[in-house]
Amino acid sequence: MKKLVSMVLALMLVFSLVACDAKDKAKDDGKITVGVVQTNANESDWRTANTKSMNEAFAAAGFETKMVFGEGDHAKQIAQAQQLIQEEVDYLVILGLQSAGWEDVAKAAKEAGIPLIMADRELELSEDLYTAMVCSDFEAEGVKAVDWLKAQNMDTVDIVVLGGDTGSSAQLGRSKAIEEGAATNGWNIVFNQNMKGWDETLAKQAVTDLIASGKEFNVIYAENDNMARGACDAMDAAGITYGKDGDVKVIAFDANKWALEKVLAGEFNLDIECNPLHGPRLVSLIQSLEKGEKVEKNVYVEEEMFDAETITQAIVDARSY
Ligand code: GYE
Repeated sequence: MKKLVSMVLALMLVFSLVACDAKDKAKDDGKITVGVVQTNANESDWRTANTKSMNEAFAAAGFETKMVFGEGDHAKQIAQAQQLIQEEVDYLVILGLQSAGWEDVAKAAKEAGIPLIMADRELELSEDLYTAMVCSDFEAEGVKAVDWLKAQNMDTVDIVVLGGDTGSSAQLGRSKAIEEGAATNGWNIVFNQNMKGWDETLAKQAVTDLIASGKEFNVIYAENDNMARGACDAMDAAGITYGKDGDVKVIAFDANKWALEKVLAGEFNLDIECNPLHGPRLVSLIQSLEKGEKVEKNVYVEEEMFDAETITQAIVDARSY
């Protein structure tokens, strides 16, 4: 019996050594493994373009991608990030559902020697806790919209704010801009609610209910294109005119190609670009880090804005997402 037990233990030891060796070999095959903690698989057209951009760029660069989705659950994202650290990915890219609550993950990645890169949404981390950031400046995006609205010289400005996921840096920045802009310019925010998951249907229902309540408004400030479309559907159903020649001005964010068609058609008055094509930027950053090159720590992506008064078909045709 004793002989059998010792044989089983010996076999277990051999198998465990082989398994470790296989993992080491996996890391030694030269492939860079990038762990990506993404927000949601089907959140918005912007998110779809963002996920596609990373998957395509990483594959073209020969990286192995391990992408996971938080699906609206911040705690799940934290656990997923910790799991990727345990799996010893070479790089950890975080697109946070929430901007706060990432310190423990960042410290664990640092201890494991895994560079942490923020993409899309800035996280509340001190500079010693992340390697680089490739994000959008969401407050600056919102200020562009505020400056445009101010230039409309409207007698009264009654704004409906359709916010994104509460606590995401995208929502926090865009909402801060319009709230401060309204206070500074004496505008009225008559409705201000964040839609879970940036959901188009929720936005449509919110505006439908608002119209039914009799609340007057003449500006829709929707923090992404999908929610702007939901608001327009609600206004269509109520016979409210909007856009370039309508009673209600529509401001949207993301600048998906389909939304720019709506700007060109005069349905949206303004669309502020938020560029999702982070794949190539992240590949370039990782390749520089692999070579030991110094990289710019904080990069805000260059972004435009599109006005129904000036947009052209050529501009829309040239867009890639
Ligand atoms: O505006 C929205 C997406 O983080 C900037 O998330 C991104 C936002 C974008 O779902 O459409």
